[in-house]
This record gives sequence, C-alpha cells and structure tokens, in this order.
Amino acid sequence: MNAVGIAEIEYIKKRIRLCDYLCVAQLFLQDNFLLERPLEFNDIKPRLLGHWGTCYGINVVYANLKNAFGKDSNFSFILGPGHGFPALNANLWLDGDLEKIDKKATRDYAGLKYLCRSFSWPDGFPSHASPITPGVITEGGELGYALANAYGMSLGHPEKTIAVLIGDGELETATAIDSLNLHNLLTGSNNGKVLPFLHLNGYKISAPSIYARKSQRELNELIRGFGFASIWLDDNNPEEFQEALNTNEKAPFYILKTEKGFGGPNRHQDAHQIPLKNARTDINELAVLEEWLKSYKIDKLFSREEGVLI
Ligand SMILES: Cc1ncc(C[n+]2csc(CCOP(=O)(O)OP(=O)(O)O)c2C)c(N)n1
Ligand SMILES: [Mg+2]
Repeated sequence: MNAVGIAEIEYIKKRIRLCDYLCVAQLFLQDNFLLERPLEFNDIKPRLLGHWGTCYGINVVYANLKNAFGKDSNFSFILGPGHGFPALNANLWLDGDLEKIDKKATRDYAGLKYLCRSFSWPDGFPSHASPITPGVITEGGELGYALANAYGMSLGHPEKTIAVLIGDGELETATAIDSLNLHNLLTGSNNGKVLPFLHLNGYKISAPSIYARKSQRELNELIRGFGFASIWLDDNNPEEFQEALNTNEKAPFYILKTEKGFGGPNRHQDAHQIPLKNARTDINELAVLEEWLKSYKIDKLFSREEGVLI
C-alpha cells in the first residue's frame, strides 16, 4: 500500500458522514429523505426498530477497509455486530453491491428512498443483517462467532485476508474470547491472514463492557497473552488508520475506541437502539432529530439530481 493521499483521506471522511446520515435516515424516515423541507411528524416511521449505537464504528471501519483493500478480490470482511445493519446496508448501497442483487437499490434518489424507507419495514429489509444481504450467509443478531468464522474462512486459503469486526460486548461471549486462541493454531503458510478489529465503544446494550473497564495497559497485556500485538486506532484520523493497516506486525489486533452513538444526541448507554423514540409525537425530539440529520450536511454528499457526490 502506498502513502495515503489527501483525496483518499477526504473520501474516507465523507464516506463515513454519508453512511452515518443514511443510518439515521433508515432508522427514522419514511419521507423527506434529503431534508428538502422542515421535518414533520409524518416524515417519521410509525414503528422505530433498529440499532444506532454501533453504526458509527462500523462505518469508520468499513470506509477505511474499503479504501485499503477495496480492489483486492482476496479480501473479505466479517461483521460481528449484525444488529448494526443500517451501517452495513448503507455501505453496500453506496458501493452498488446491494443493487447487484436488488434492482431497486440504485445509487440515485429513487434508490436512496428505497433503502431508507424499506429498512425495518413490512416486506422490506429486516432490522438485522440477514441472508438477503449481499455476502451474508447467516442471520445477524447472534453474537460470538465472527472471529471463529474468520479463522474457518482462512483455512487452506493463504491468498486471503479476512478482517473481522467484533463488539466489546461480543468479546465477552465465551465463543469470541476463546476464538482468540485459534490464532495460535491456525496461523501458518497454508492459511490466510485474519485481522481482528475490536470495536471498543464502552457498552453492550445499556451496560458498560468489561473490556472498556480495563485500563489500556491491562487490555494490551490481555491481548498480548493471546499472542497478538494490539494496535490502537483513532476513529477521527484516517491517515493514521490507513498506516496502521499497513503494519508489518504478523499478528495485529486492532482496537478502535469510539464513543457509542457518536454523532447522535445521546451517547453511551442510551444510544444502543433508537435514541429519540418519540420523534413522531414529541416536538422537541423531532427538532433534535432534525438538527442531528442536518449535522451531516447531506446536500454536500448527495443530490437528488446527481446522486452520490463523493
Ligand atoms: C449471543 C447473543 N447474546 C445476546 C445478544 C443480545 N444483544 C444484542 S446487541 C448486544 C450488545 C452487543 O454489544 P457490543 O458487542 O458491544 O456491540 P455494540 O456496542 O457495538 O452494539 C446484545 C447483548 C445477542 N445478539 N447475541
Ligand atoms: Mg459495545
């Protein structure tokens, strides 16, 4: 990988912003998708069902991996937190991957409307990643197996690189934490490379995660005990992130520390599912939602006439 250019850095930042916007729009909006007029109660879906808190971190990792490995056909990405489906679907839509299997998911305004409106909707997309999602073979929602699956995928495929994103709550499952041992058995010239990413956003649903309660040093030592070298990533610094992906370390274990629900009105333990649950009936919550959506400046990233601008 070459030195990271300014254009790439800008692209990564804009891509994260666009996908964050699309997550909020999927979770809340049934109309007025580009905020072309003031937000009204009727623009809000009658039933709000999905997960916001994990989405930002997924968008950060996806954008950075896409930039670094997007052209490598031997690269795969496994997403542990399948409840972060708005983020996965936003990225798949943006790259035209969703359109390949769903003709309505075009990268224009009609497709954006379809993406947002059909999320968590009768006869539309489910709230979690599912087998109708391109590249997904299992039902999202059951946490714990992502890392084991990544090692399974690497077996007998030395040409492959498999990045896998795991939530900090997910790492508390017996399956996930014990899967850290697999690396001691399975790294060798016959198998591919697995790149684990821990999304340390501090919380699992409404409770603090155990790994976020450890000091940085304790966590580093724990990870080292499993045979990995931990590499900390800054969500706000794509340049550093891209350089970290270029490491010569044989057994990297990436740790991305974010604030759960970053960008939204309430963070941490209140950000897991739907912040602003009463946005369809409470004028104050509606106003906060409108400000939240506006903060991404969607008009700089997408236009009704020209489609994706980044
Ligand atoms: C095996 C399993 N147990 C419980 C749940 C319920 N659950 C859904 S999301 C979640 C919290 C996950 O926390 P974390 O992995 O930290 O993800 P994030 O904070 O990024 O949402 C839990 C416990 C589940 N999906 N799977
Ligand atoms: Mg978490």
